Parts: sequence; structure tokens; C-alpha cells
Amino acid sequence: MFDFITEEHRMIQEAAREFAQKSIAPIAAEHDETGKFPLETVRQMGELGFMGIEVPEEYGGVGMDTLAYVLALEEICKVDASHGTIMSVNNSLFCHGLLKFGTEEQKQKYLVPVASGKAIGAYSLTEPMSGSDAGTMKSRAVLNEAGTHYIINGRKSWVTSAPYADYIVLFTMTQPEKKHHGVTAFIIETDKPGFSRGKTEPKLGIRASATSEIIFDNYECPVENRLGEEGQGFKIAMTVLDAGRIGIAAQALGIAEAALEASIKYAQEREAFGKKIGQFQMIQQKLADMKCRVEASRLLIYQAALAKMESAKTGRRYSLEASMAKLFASETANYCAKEAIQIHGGMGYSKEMPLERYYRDAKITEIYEGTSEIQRMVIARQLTGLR
Ligand code: COS
Repeated sequence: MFDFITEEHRMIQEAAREFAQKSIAPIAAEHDETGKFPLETVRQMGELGFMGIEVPEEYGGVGMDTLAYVLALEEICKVDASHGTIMSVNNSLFCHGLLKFGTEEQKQKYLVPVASGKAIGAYSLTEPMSGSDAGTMKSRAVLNEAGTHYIINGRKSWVTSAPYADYIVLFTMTQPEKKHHGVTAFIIETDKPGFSRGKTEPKLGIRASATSEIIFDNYECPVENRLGEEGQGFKIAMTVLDAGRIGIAAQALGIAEAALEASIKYAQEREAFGKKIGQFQMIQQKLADMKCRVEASRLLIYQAALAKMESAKTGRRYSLEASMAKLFASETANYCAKEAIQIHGGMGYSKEMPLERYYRDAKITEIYEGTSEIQRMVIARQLTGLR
């Protein structure tokens, strides 16, 4: 039906499906319970090429396109959204930024190991007092007198994968008086003095993905590790988030589909009042509404992926398409996870089935990489041209 999806796309989708079912499904519940980071399976995902799908082979990736990325990510998230979070941050928020804005040296040194999955990448924008209002950060980078290093101080929060990340793309203020135009991006090596990790967040969902604070105490960042120009950081952060939001939409779609598939099966098997529950109109309505939203999400995600691919040629911003996909798919994931529990009744509420995990995991997709409120704001601003 979708002739833009090629044989190659189907192959990576199938490979991701097989890996997720064989290697992630057996450990997903346990990692959710313990909150243990799944380092072994993440490394295996790297070996399979899932950690740098859109990165050209010369930089350690597999050189495929955004459609390949969303198809693979959806399959991983259908089984476990935590693995998907780690995969999506590595691919979109780290690799995409390095690929688009990095120098050749930066790509060789940092993109190659992260895209090949030998190292883990992260992205740090949020601060304790700066979340949605990303232009108001308090952390600072000051160039030393010799002009060789930036001295970075401050605290960043909610950094996905930070406890295990080797490299982090950091956004911080170099010229606070310039507000958005005073933000600069840097590539941080996490094994250097002056860098430390704060508390790991205890989370409602995506519990196997590790999220922590990071702290900079006179961290010396060489000038050659600046990503882009001074003052370009906010645009880099937003451009990268546009890519990231397509990934989160694919993650949400995976969760929604898992919830729908479980519900269809249950509706076919479970009996009440002498009938299969799928014969009752109130269950039929839920299944029908879930299915429509899942398929509409898929179309918005394909549209956003195609817009991003086109943007590589034309430079046109795809913020509208990315935010529409993320908004709709994340609300669909929450809707489907909630309805799936209702269809399953007590079984849905039990930890014996993964429905309650889908429900907890779905919630974050409406929050991270821009809340639903922020997505609506981006969409409306794109429509009206007003700020
Ligand atoms: N791509 C390129 N440039 C962008 C952009 C994008 N997607 N979005 C904004 N910009 C540019 C604007 O064009 C503007 O540039 P000029 O000043 O040169 O005209 C600049 O960035 C500032 O934009 P704007 O005035 O719209 O900034 P706001 O402070 O109003 O913030 C929102 C815009 C709210 C959309 C932004 O702060 C945001 O996305 N916040 C959510 C952050 C987020 O997702 N956090 C989660 C982090 S990951 S867990």
C-alpha cells in the first residue's frame, strides 16, 4: 500500500521485530521491575545497527533513512519502550545532531563509536528550573583567557541515558544576556574531571532506561568540542528535537499497537454472559477507536519521516509534521493503554500481563521531548506564523 516502503525497509523492520521478540521480550518485565539498565541488549542493538540507523556507514551507522528508523523503533517499542528510549536518544538526539552540525574530527571521534553502538550518547537541555521554557537555562560556559577551553558550571536534569552515557551533547549559556542567541552546544566526555552524575530519577515508567542529573564543576571543555558556533545552540537543540519527536511518535505507536493487539486477542478469547467479549458493542467501539487512532498515528509518522527526508535536500523545517506526529501518537498511546486495561479488567491491572507497563510507559511520551502543550504551541505557531 505504501510504495515508499521498500524491501530494505521491510528487512530492517523484520530484523527489529525478531530481535525484540527473541531478546527483549524475555527480559522486559524484569528490567521494568528492577529498573536495571539493559546494557547487554543495548550493545546487541548496536551490533545489529539499530543505534545509528540514519548515520552513513563511514561514520559507523548503517546509512538508511528516517522511514527505516521509525519502522525499527516501532518494533522495539512494541515489546519494550525502555529499550526504545535508549535507542531513540542515541539515534536522534545524539547522532543526528553530530551528523548535522559536527566537524569531520568530531564525527570521527564521537559519532563513529556512538552510531556503531560501542559507546552511548545522550542529550542535555533541561535544567531544574528550565524545562519547556528551554531558553532560560542557568548553567554557564565561559571561555578561558587563553581561548583554549570553556569552563562549564551548573546542573542539568532529566538526562536520559546519562548514567551510562560516554558522550553527551550539552546545551548551556555562553552569553546569558542574549537569551536564545546566547546558548551554545558542546560535546562532553563523561570520564573527564569536573563532570559527575547526580541522583538517578525513580520513574513511573520506562524504568529500565536510566535518567539522571548531571553536574558540571569547573569542567574544562576544549574549544574543538564546541558543536556549531557560539550562540547557535538553541537552534541546534530545536532542530535536533524535531528529529527526536518523530522517534518519540514511533515509540508511542509501538506501545499503542502492543496494547491494541493484546486487546484484540483478549476480546476473541475471553467470554462473559455466554459470548466472546468481542461480540459486545462496547468492546467493539473501544477496539475500533483504538485501531483508527493507531493507523492515523502511523500516517502522521510516515508523513513526518518523509518530510524529514525531504528536508535533507531542501532544508525546509519539518517542525509542523514532527509535532503533529508526536502529539497525536503520544495521546493515542495513552488512550490505547488505558482502554486495553479496561478491556482486560482485573487482568489488565495485574503485573502478570504487560498492560499496566504499557500504561505507565505511555505517559512519558506526552511529556518528554516537549509536552503535548508545547507540541500544540509549535503546531499553532507554524500555522499562523505568530509567536
Ligand atoms: N528549528 C530551528 N529553529 C528553531 C526551531 C526549530 N524547530 N524552533 C525555534 N527555533 C528558533 C526560532 O526561529 C528563533 O530564532 P530567531 O530568534 O533567530 O528568530 C529561536 O529559535 C527562538 O524561538 P522561539 O522564540 O520560538 O523560542 P521560545 O522560547 O518561544 O520556545 C519552544 C519555543 C517552546 C517551541 C521551545 O522552547 C521548545 O520546544 N520547548 C520545549 C523544550 C523541550 O522539548 N524540552 C524537552 C527536552 S528533551 S527531554
